[in-house]
Amino acid sequence: MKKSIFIISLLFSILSFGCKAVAPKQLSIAVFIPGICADSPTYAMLRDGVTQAVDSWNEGKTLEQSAKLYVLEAGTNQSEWPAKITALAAEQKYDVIISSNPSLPEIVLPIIEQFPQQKFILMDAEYSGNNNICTVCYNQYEQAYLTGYIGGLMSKSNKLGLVAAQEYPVMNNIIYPYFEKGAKDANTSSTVAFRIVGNWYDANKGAMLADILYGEGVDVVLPICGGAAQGVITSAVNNNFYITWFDNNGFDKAPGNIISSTVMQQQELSSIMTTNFLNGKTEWGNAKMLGVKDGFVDFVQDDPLYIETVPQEVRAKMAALVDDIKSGKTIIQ
Ligand code: RBF
Repeated sequence: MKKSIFIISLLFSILSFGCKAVAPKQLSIAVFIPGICADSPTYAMLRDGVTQAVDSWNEGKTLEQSAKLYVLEAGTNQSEWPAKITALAAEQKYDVIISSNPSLPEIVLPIIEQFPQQKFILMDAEYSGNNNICTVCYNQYEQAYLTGYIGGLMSKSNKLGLVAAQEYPVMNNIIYPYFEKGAKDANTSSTVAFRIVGNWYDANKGAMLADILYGEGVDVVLPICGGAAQGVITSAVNNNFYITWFDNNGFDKAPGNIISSTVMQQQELSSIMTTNFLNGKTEWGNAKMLGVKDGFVDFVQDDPLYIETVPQEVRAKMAALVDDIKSGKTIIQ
């Protein structure tokens, strides 16, 4: 009896010593860029935010304790995305795959069926009720409305344009209609012409569409077309019309032509989501939308180029609108 108690206690102490000796699991993160970072601020901010969070998590840690990060740029051929993200999951070595795009929930659902341990944090997307997915998106009703509002105030012809890379639900149901609503609320005579590039990279096509819009009398254009936006900017500079910029601060892209930057704090939010994951605090199954009130959508008002380019009366109207959205007096959606 005494002997068996001794053996049990010996086993117990070996086991508990063994537990203490086990190092915490080294975490591994993959970032899946559905496109390319160059000329797509939303993707560059995702990459930079996750990198920043991993770097500060690793500070002062040994190599074995450090989190590992792998960034994959999947390219602009969207038909390749499902196979490329499936291949990442199939490696079964990433504790989480972090990405950003509204089309991703649909793409990852069948992957979760196949690899039920794979977790996904999806920015700029909305999907709730699946414990492998956590999404967070920006209030693009507000972002598009603010952009349309200043466009409506600044247009002299009352004709605005939106050059989109492609049609997708967020574009058709939120960005385009709320850009138009903002423009009309600022000036009832405003109209918005909608044009499609057909991809997220063709700057020549972007310039061609913008030249045609200008020929039709349009004097304010919102480009949402990744690398193709460079062509829209070139056209704006050549023809001397205005651009309303989306996602990050774009004032220095064409000083004097860019009249606004309605930004999403994607770098900061990507960093927060990554840090939460590293600390085991991700709210799996949850979908959040964050906007002006939360500080994750903003209308840049302190850039010297904004102050130089946009008259004081217009800036005062924009400041009042932003304040009303912040205080809850004006609800866009
Ligand atoms: N936005 C970009 O800036 N670059 C892209 O390459 C890009 N590709 C997209 C592909 C698809 C299928 C969808 C649905 C959206 C894409 N977006 C892209 C748009 C992005 O999600 C967001 O709507 C815009 O950046 C405006 O905030």
